[in-house]
Amino acid sequence: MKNNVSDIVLEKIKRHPCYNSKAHDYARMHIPVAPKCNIQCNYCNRKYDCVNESRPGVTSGVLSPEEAAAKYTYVKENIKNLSVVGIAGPGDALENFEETRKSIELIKETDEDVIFCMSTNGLRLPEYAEEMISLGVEHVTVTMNAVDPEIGAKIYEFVYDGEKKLTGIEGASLLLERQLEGIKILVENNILCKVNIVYIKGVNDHHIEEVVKKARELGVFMTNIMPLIPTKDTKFESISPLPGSELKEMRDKCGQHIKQMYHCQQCRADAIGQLKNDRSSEFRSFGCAMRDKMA
Ligand code: CLF
Ligand code: SF4
Repeated sequence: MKNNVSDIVLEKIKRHPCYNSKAHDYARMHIPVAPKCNIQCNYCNRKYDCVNESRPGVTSGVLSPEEAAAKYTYVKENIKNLSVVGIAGPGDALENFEETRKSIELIKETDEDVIFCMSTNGLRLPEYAEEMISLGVEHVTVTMNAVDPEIGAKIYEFVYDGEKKLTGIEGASLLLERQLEGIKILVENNILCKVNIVYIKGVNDHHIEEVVKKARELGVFMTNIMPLIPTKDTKFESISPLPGSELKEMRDKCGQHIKQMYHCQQCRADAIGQLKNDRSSEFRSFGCAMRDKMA
């Protein structure tokens, strides 16, 4: 199926390597400024990065907004085609909104052309959507693994509504409600939204197409169906890894509803570089060096 992609959208994806596979020469930089999370996914071990947008089993150090901005300036000097700054954990970008906001403000002061991108579980999206838009965030990923709270209840152990811990269908319903409401606000304001769906065999596999259809109905730009990579010490650790052929089959099937992402690298919360050429290790000591200097 062909998407009706307007000129405005084409302009927005021109330099974004995730939203546009043809933009592979451009680089993105994740700034790991968001350590806290407000839900518990059954595939996540909090010792590691947020699995909703990252490869499980890796850990990223956390930077303060000032450190993130200083690191951005340094990376930009070394990677000229750096076009996107993403906030994708290691927890949830919106559960750490103060840090997220401050980082964006500081980076914007040094570079007016950078594209801001954010990834979230969506729980606090309705609360922050307008502020994100006025900050200049133009691309938002929401991980939505189910549009049926009964299935959601199998995926989320708990969801925090402020201080209140909700479990089962109650928690999954609240999360879904906020995700749908938040995506609606973003789409109405021309923010390009991507929905990530973790393909969990035996849990949501028969439901993925429903999620994709809902994403289309909401006006989402594309969906990214990601394979669950079983993580140690989680409820889903013994779910068998998904064969690539099954993943492709699902993406192809869902491609009749909405554009699919085929080139996701499930990168780290501190990933830097082109999607196929991660250079984060070259810059990893930067935060520590800064801290030493400031001590
Ligand atoms: Fe980062 Fe995500 Fe923005 Fe890209 S990643 S916040 S949309 S700038 Fe890209 Fe990495 Fe896949 Fe994410 S390859 S995990 S889709
Ligand atoms: Fe882990 Fe991310 Fe889920 Fe939070 S949203 S529990 S960090 S996978």
